[in-house]
Amino acid sequence: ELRGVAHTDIESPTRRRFLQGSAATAALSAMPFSLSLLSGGAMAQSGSKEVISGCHWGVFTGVVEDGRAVKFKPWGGDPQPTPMLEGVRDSIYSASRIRYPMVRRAWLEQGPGADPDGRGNGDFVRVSWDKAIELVANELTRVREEYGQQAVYGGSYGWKSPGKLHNCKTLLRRMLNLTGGFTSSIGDYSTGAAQVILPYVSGSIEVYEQCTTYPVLAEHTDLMVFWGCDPRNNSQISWQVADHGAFKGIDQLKEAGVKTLCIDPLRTNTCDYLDGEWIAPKPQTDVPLMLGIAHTLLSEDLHDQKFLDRYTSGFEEFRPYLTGESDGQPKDADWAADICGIDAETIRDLARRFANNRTMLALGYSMQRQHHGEQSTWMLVTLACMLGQVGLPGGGYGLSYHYSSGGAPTHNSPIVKAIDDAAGGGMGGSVDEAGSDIMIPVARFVETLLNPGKTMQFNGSEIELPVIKLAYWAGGNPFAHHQDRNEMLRAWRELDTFIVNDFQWTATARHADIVLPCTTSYERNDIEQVGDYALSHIVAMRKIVEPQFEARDDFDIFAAIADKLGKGYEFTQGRSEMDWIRGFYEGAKIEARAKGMEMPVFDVFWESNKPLAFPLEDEQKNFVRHEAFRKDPILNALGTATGKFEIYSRAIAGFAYDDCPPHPTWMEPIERLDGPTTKYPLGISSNHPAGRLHSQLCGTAFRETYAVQNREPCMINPEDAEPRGIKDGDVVRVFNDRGQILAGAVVTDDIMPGVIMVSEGGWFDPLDPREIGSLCRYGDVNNLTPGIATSKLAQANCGQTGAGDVEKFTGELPEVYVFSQPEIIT
Ligand code: PGD
Ligand code: PGD
Ligand code: 6MO
Repeated sequence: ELRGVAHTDIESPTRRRFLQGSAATAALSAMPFSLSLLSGGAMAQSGSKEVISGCHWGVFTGVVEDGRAVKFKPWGGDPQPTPMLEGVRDSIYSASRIRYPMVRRAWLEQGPGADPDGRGNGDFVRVSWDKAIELVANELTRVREEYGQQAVYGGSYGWKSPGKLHNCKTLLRRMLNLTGGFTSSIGDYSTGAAQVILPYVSGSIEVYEQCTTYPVLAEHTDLMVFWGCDPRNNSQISWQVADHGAFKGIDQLKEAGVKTLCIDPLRTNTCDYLDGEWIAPKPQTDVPLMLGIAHTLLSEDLHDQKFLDRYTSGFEEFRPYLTGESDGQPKDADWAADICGIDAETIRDLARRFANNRTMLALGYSMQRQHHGEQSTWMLVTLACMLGQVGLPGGGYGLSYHYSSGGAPTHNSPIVKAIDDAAGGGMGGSVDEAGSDIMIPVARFVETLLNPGKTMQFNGSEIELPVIKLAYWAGGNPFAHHQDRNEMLRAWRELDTFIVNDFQWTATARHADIVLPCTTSYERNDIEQVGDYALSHIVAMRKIVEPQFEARDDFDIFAAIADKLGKGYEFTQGRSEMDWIRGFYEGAKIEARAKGMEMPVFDVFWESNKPLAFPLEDEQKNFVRHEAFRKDPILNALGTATGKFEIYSRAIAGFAYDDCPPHPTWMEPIERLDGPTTKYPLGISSNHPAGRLHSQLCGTAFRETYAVQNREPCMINPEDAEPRGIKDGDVVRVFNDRGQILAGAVVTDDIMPGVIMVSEGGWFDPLDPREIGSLCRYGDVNNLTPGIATSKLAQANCGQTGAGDVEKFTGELPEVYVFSQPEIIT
């Protein structure tokens, strides 16, 4: 199915799935587990206890004294625990914790839709849980009756906590499916463009699939190219429980002395650590850089024509574009140099080095989170095909080396099942009015609110944008993750009702009408696998402390709402928390047995306080991506129309999109550093933060380790800081026509001149929430980014696109408000 991705909810429990090299796993005769039958819950000292759990940041034990978590101790098996773990602990107790169910006063007193401009002004009224559940249930009913079920949006995107049961995003959808349906979302913010184009190019979404493993790289790779790819920053966390295998992998590269090259506007942590060579192109100009390299390969006959003939299709259609035969502009190194700022001789040299060494091109995700972001991924695959090393040990390309420790070898383990959304069938639930659900591309929700009824192109199909009156978010922070905050504020005024479950007073919760306080995953029981790719262990996520204040599990919240709407039993199936967890474990036990392994009985596993380890076999340790395809391209054909890598796509040609041509193409983005029509002088990067997971932990004490005068850091080169009179540690105002934020200047040579970097995820803190365009006091970079789509193909977000300017802030410095309990501020 060529367009499978268009019909699959990538964010469903099957997200972050990946293909292993081979299904064959030798049956084992022994029981290879490290789990000791005698180990019990470890007691540290009298009066204190240690409880095992796991989170996006890794496996740890919570040290509890007098009912309070005093420390999260990283697990001994973690090769590189992240310092963020201390912030994780603090998230239980931080001042930003939501304590009680709250309703916005205007909404409560005047009804849905009242005073929408007042959202975010902190005027909340505390209500009882019973009252809150009743308000939510009644409002769901009202909106569905008045506007139809599509008027309820439950596409709620975000990095909810791991755990096979307390997956709040799935639980929200489960409740909505059982009680009458809703509009959902498709795709994600991480790889929105790449996951749509790649099925046409390499035959699968690929971005969440396994790469050639690090041990293979250490042995075979001569030149490791980290192209906008920073594993030592980004693999601090995983979608499931982090294994941090990438850190081990990077160490293997270091020990083996693999030559490293980092192509990035920033000198990254990975570059530093590996003492890599740093090449800094202007942001958003990687396609010209890649084209310049490709042109050199072709003109110096360094390309692998045999590989192109045997394993790819469409190079002949692409060649005239590359040579300039079709448009009069050869995409040579000189042309590329003018655009990307890397001199032509360096570009030619890169081409020669790539061709003359065993080269691995490791691409991050930032470049596809840009206007026309589909093209960079497509062009990188094209470049790798021209080099002809795809499927060889240590060569080719990899798309997840930076993400959740892709490249860490996959263990032989069963899959632990998870609770479903009741629409998948087989679990007893069914959608009452199946067929009327609608999906919109996840990053187009604001556009939908502003343009109900409009027709939108998406991946070769047409979608009619529905009328939405109620949105329900659980496990995401759209007032951090979505672009163009001010356009978003305008769009939000179209909603009658916005409901949020969270445990922290994020900007999203502050802009809600009904706020329901949920537990953190340290206040409930669950189960999860360790390592998205490694799948090395199963870990018990045991309750460490009792829920704070009136927090309830999302499971119980949605069960109560479902119950009010007559579907309580369908939601819970009469099972308790531990019934579900035990069931997931038993399912895995059966699968393990079929693979010749015997897992301990559940109670032993649960009480052991240790992760259950699974073995690593040589075949997976030495996995080489696309090896099978290279060996036999007929038998192991790719999932594309031709079964080969497609450098020209007939399917995409058929869509005739002006912003996504049928072969990789350079198109100017809406704005960029030194862009021909760009108004502002500085490019803005918005990388993923070193000290947070997106917005998570921003409200904790861990912020103090990086904040500058309690503002989000803004990296700036001395060449840009000096003429503006900006010194390290100053508060600055960053601005463009879309918005303005305060930030704290970090003046450093680690960022190239012309570019500033403010990480995504800083909490939005408008000086006057009623005023669109108001100054954000903390530094939410998405006040500055455009809300446009990458193209009609993927309709993905452009969070890494933008330009602006910065000045020293000289006014009276407003206090930051967003990290405390809400109080009325207008
Ligand atoms: P998080 O901060 O992780 O950000 O956006 P996302 O919305 O995922 O938000 C998760 C929220 O879920 C937090 O508020 C947390 O408290 C809450 N939560 C955690 N566990 C639970 C739970 O058990 N129950 C409930 N109810 N809530 C819970 C991330 C998104 O941002 C992503 S993935 C990417 S890749 C994008 N990246 C960029 C970018 O590079 N540049 C820009 N400018 N913008 C981006 N936005 C995107
Ligand atoms: P970014 O930090 O946005 O990460 O992974 P992704 O690869 O998208 O960017 C990576 C690198 O790209 C940065 O070093 C940046 O300087 C560089 N870069 C930016 N623009 C350009 C460009 O135009 N050209 C080139 N060549 N380089 C560029 C994101 C992934 O990280 C995702 S999707 C998620 S959801 C996770 N989020 C986090 C997180 O929030 N915090 C941490 N610590 N780790 C994460 N890991 C995951
Ligand atoms: Mo992401």
